[in-house]
Amino acid sequence: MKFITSMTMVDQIIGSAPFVYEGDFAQGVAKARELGYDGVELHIADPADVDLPTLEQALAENSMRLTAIGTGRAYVNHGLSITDPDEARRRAAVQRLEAFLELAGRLHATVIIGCMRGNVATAEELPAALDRLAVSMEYLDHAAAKAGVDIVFEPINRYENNFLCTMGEISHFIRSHSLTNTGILIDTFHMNIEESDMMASIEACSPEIRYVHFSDSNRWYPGAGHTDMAGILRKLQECDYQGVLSAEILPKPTKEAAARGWIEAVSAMMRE
Ligand code: LER
Ligand code: MN
Repeated sequence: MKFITSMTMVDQIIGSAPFVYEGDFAQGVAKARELGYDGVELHIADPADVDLPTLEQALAENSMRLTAIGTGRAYVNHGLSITDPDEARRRAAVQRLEAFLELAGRLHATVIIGCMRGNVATAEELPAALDRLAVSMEYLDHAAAKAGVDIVFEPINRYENNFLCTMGEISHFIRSHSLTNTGILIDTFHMNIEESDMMASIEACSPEIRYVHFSDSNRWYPGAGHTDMAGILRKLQECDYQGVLSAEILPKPTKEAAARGWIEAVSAMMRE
């Protein structure tokens, strides 16, 4: 089995955010390489904050790839949502994502859209929110094509985002709006909460799966919880998925142990 491994990094871990590296990005790239990862996944609130030449240099010097840029910090830190009922705020969210696409184009990375879909205050507001989401995503899907970048749209569990929580719903949304530059990111932590049959969902959505966040049931590294992580890898392989597996996990019991525990567990599964 062969997949591309990626280590998550962020400037600062806030609350119970599931990232293993916190701090200077150039050092994070070197750390990921030292541990044996193929690349890194960067989570930032605003592309304007990134020191691009330093990051590019660190990636080149370490022969590492930037697999994806996660955008959820723009929602968590700055409250930006592409379904915001307020037009000016919604426009600011879409513009932020355009800046993410531009940065990703420079760095040959995929852009993750997850939390930036926002939340609805009541069930009655859902149809209007889905209409706003469609307009935003159709626009961004075209912008992604212009930037030469793929978007991956992530089903997220109900306690973080209260609509489009399952893989089937995201798949239906992508197909019904003919989003040709947008695929699905599956996150095994969210799947364990939302999917009735994780293996069947992978099979059903396999043509659209373009990225994987790979953590156990408790969001620790594989082997620390009770999800059949090796079974998921075998299912992904059966479905011809050969893309990224990313260590989007809690920094537990320590950041260092989490980063090491994840790559050791995944490397052992890939050897089997
Ligand atoms: C949030 O729980 C998550 O899984 C992230 O990938 C969203 O940016
Ligand atoms: Mn995730």
